[in-house]
Amino acid sequence: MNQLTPQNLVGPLPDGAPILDKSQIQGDVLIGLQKNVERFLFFTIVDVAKFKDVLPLVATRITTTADVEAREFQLRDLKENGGDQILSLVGVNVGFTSEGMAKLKPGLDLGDTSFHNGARGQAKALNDPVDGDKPTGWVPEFFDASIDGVFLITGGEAGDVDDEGAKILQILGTSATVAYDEVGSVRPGAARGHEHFGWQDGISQPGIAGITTTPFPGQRTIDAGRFVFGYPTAPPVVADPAQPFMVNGSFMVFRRLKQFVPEFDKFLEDQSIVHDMDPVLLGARLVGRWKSGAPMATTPVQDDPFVARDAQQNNDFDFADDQAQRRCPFGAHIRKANPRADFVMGAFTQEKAVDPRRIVRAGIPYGPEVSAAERAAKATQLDRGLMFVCYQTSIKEQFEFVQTSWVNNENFIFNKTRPSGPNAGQAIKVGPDPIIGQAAGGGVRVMDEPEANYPSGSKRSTLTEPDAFVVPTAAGYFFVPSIRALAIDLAS
Ligand code: N7H
Repeated sequence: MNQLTPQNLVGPLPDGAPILDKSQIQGDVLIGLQKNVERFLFFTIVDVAKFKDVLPLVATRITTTADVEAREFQLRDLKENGGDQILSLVGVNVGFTSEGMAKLKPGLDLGDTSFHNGARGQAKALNDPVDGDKPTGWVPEFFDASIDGVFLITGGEAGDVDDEGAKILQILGTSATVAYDEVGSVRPGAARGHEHFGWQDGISQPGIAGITTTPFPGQRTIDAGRFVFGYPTAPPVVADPAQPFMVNGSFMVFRRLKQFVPEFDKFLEDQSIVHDMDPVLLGARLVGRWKSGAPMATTPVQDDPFVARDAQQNNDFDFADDQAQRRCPFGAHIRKANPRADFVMGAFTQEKAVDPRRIVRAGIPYGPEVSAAERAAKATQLDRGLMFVCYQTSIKEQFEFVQTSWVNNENFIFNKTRPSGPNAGQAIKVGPDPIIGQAAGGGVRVMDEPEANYPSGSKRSTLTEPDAFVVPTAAGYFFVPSIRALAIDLAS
């Protein structure tokens, strides 16, 4: 937690930047609540009238974007003065599913069909494992109870988060019951900031007009209206028009993604023998970054922890100059999930084809470290993974579009051909994302060019992945209202 997020908040905003109502927007949406620990408290509204009565009080406890920004400066000052103590910095945000919104305001249309269908209803469309239409392998509470909303409670230490959770439950009283309660936390020691497979996370976020002052090299500034309702977005992809109560609100996607870490490590080891290469390099080509975070696009041969840490360098690439997959495969996770300048078709520039699909990510790992027994058995015995969270103003056009049209789609990035050599001009099937891509019916994934291809660009190879190492085990789509909507519109 004691590090600045990749948003550059220092200095004056550029001319023409919109003025965001930061004291109305919940704090996790644009900058992210400061979090070592995050409790996800899913609830069911059992007494609507009582719940509405307590909503104005709940609204007073919400940590806003203005609060989060002030805390970033507090953390920066602490760091600059050599302080390393953990500040408590408790944060609270809240969101509602379409069921929850229907209880508070029957008949409301929030415009996004995916939000209205809910994550459970959309699972099949995302190629999640399903039995008929019903997702399989989900934690039972997501089926046994109706989930109307979620509190995100964050802080420096578990005790502070628990205390705040107790206060929230006291305020809710008998108006709501807890449907599911789980805590995520940053990994310990040197693994801090890294997800469970071992990669540094939270490096690339979109710059946001009205928040980001000077974008880092390679960071594009995206319309604030892509992430918060009430601010303009440029065509061609625009979210459904917001109703007045939605202004300064956002949609949050939550996915509990279980990670099979020893199995993934074993897969990399086994495949490194098949492909006669270092498993560390193979992993880096699947993700598009070394575990340190250094990008393959600029450091393809060897990890460079200095580049990894330097915000002036760690996003300074756009893939356009790497059409032979010399440095980074087309199928690498970060290239599939954000193709940058590599996905342009005629009039579809990066501005029109990629920028409108961006999401703000705000997840946190959950579960224990891999045990010695698991490492020895090369098999998962304890549940661990990522509480994936992202924000956008269209679930359909942003998170779902990225997951289905890009990540899962074996033909994306489209229209790629071998640039030279005996196979020049031959079409390339890139394959689904080897980390989070899901083939229809759980089919085998095949990725193009896992083998190191630098500097010749002429080495042909494919990687076959029969198993998934990231499996969804719960999900929810939430509307995260403004403070005003919580205190007034939804409470009345
Ligand atoms: Fe991904 N990983 O460890 O391999 N992701 N991700 N992700 N992801 C990123 O730039 C990972 C997931 C995006 O702009 C990094 O912050 C894992 C979902 C996007 O360059 C790493 C899981 C979705 C980016 C990982 C997971 C995305 C991104 C590099 C699940 C959306 C930014 C660090 C367990 C559909 C790309 C960084 C860019 C980056 C990993 C999930 C999307 C290391 C393990 C579900 C847009």
